[in-house]
Amino acid sequence: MAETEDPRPLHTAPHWAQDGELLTTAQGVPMDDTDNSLRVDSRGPTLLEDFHLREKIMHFDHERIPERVVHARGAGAHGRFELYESLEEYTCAEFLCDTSRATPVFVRFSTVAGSRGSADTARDVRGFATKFYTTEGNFDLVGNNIPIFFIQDGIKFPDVIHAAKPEPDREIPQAQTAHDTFWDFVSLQPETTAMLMWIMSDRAIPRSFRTMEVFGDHTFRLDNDDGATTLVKFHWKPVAGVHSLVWEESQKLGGIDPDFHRRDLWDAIENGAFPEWELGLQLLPDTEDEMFEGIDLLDPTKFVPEELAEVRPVGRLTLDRNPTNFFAETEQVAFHTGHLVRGIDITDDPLLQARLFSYLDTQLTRLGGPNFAQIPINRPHSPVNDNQRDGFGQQAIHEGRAPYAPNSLGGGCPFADPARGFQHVPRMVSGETMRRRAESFGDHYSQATLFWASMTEPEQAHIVEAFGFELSKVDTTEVRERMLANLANVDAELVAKVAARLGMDVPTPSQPVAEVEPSPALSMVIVEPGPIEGRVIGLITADGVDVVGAQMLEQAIDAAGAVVHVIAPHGGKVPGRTGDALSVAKPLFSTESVEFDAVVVASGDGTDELATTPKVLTFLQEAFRHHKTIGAWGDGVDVLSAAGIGPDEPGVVWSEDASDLAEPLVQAVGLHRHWDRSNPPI
Ligand code: HDE
Repeated sequence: MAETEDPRPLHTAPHWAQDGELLTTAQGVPMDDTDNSLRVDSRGPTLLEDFHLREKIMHFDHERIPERVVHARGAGAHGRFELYESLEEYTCAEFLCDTSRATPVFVRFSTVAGSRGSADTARDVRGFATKFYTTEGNFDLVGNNIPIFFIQDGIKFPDVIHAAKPEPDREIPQAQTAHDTFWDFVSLQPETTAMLMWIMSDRAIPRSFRTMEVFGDHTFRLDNDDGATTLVKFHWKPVAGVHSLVWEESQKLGGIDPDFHRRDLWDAIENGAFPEWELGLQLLPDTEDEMFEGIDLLDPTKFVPEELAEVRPVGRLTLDRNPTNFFAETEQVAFHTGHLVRGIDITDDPLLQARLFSYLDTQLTRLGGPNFAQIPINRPHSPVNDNQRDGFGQQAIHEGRAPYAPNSLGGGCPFADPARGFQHVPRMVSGETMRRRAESFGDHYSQATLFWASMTEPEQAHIVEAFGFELSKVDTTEVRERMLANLANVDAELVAKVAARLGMDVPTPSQPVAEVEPSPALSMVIVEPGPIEGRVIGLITADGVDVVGAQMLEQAIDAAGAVVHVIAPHGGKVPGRTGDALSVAKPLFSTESVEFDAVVVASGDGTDELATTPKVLTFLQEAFRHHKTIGAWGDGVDVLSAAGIGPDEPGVVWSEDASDLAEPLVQAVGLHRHWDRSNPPI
């Protein structure tokens, strides 16, 4: 390191931190005025010699960098990964062997199709990219909340993305696949069918980032110190459970709170409800054919059902710190599937192979040159001795004369060390070069059928509705017909129901529908209450509210890790019956039920007024229609009746006193949604 007066690393030195009191230019020159440009007389022309004006505007003009071509919309957080037990039997990666240290991580969540300013709750795949700052360099696990992908070969990636993005002539629609070009492409590319089942399911409209199950998708290869290898699929299991929104809710949220997921992540961390996931490994034998139970492990449109290979929990990820600066961290973080550490290697999955090129290449445009590894969020926490020099955005002041190997002038340093260095697993490769897919990649429908067969009734209904919604937005009849023809190969009931919604004929399958063994692990419907940490419960109140009851309920909900937001007809404070008051978090006129996981009506003198307020009634009816837990105590029950919500409906809890409401309420919220209500599913 070059000698400087300030011993701190360059990026934390005062001129980078910008925490001084005196306003300066970028050159450190203190300025007398930053509100008025230099001009002739007070109403005269501005002078070119005003270097402060020109520097300020020049920098502003260049504040934006190109957004990611996919996954542009995102949010990130810092955290740590802790290992449960050593995995040295399988891998020599130190962070997967040493249980004594926590590995720092940065995670970025994203949607895929929308632009940087698009809404969080669009129907889409979600990205979940984790940078592990290990002692042996950075390892990036760049996964999605769906374990398979649309296409089998990376050469098709520009095609699927061009088809999904807004149509090029009109730049419509934003962050949606419900348009002709997307369905045109996927209907012609049957390998997309299994992934379509996932994105038409509730998995594509998650409740929050915290409630997403995530997958590394591809098969990777672990190798241990003895050179023994094991194939592996990575899973992230959310401790908060796997939960989604309903479609109407996600659409409304897109307008009411386009930052719904970003805000949820931020608030959860600020409130100490740290999002957590368990890392799970599906460890699979590294056989010569790289197949498992008839599944080609190199085909990224296939997953391995948990019932066939258990997911072994090996560690815990906790996100406990929000970024300090969105741009510097979340926007500039650069993930790459080729950021590997010793003990973890890739396979020949053709999608993964293409990704190995793409992620490095894209950063050159996005981050303006080859030195993006020096940006603080991308810097490894282990020493870097790479002999790289110069280039745009060079931050380091490298010393020495010998950035080459071999050298003698630098004492031979840095030198490569086969004992401690990354080694690619040696593999035999032979064969003709060809542009052809393996026969074992030829089955495009059986896992789509498997997914459909593993869903519960409400989940199947949602899939039918999603296909109906999307295809109804497709103008070209032949595209819709082609898509129905593909769905006919998945399941007869599915295609019949989708065709009925579209008012189209039901096609016959072009091949026999596969016989499948359902995988219950794929369903998100739960029968036992789960944790409710970080859930938001709206408490509808009016002047004269039962403050004591409300506070009691709030304490109980707080103890369960969830939060209560008091809603009232006005902002400020809502006075109680007995002189106390509650602080209002959200005035009724500026909030909607879609912002809450559950809604409770408080007892009080003002319930007559609430029972005749149309906004309150639609608020409750909407929460009911979205299958959410609804509660009330005392006079609050009358408001539910006024909204037409019967006390015996599943997920409707009520009591005389607030003290009796807490327990059943927490249990009901823990079930997430109540699907067996008397209204038709949405
Ligand atoms: Fe990506 N992908 N991808 N992808 N991907 C990018 O990298 C690409 C794929 C995923 O938060 C880009 O830095 C190709 C699968 C995530 O910064 C780009 C192919 C999976 C993120 C790129 C795929 C992913 C990206 C855009 C097919 C799940 C966000 C900007 C061969 C396993 C990372 C960037 C972040 C981002 C290319 C397919 C996940 C262009 C060519 C499969 C989570 O390089």
